[in-house]
Amino acid sequence: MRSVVRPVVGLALAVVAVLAIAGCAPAGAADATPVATSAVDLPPSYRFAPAAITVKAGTTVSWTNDDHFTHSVQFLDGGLPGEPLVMDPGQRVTFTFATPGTYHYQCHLHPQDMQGSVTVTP
Ligand SMILES: [Cu+2]
Repeated sequence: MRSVVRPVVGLALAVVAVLAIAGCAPAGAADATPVATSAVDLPPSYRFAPAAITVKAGTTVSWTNDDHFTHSVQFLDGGLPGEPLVMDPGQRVTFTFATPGTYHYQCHLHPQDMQGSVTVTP
């Protein structure tokens, strides 16, 4: 009986291991499934929420700094301006996305912790 049970237990453990690996992507990462919104919040502390958004071309996206520290939005690709849009606590910055594509950005002050993306659809 044991010789039959053991392979089944081994298979079950393998399935659990695969599920654990598949589920380990950090929540709120820049490459997570984008949320359809034009408003990104910066709650305490050191993050963009939601980190990945999607909007239609022509939409003005806003970032509002509700954290206690100065942050920024600095675009990293897509031919967008690379100068950081700096927000002191309580401030908001906006940017209008004219062209479809996926645009990654970071806070230039905290690039390790703060990354986001905007997916612009036609
Ligand atoms: Cu920052």
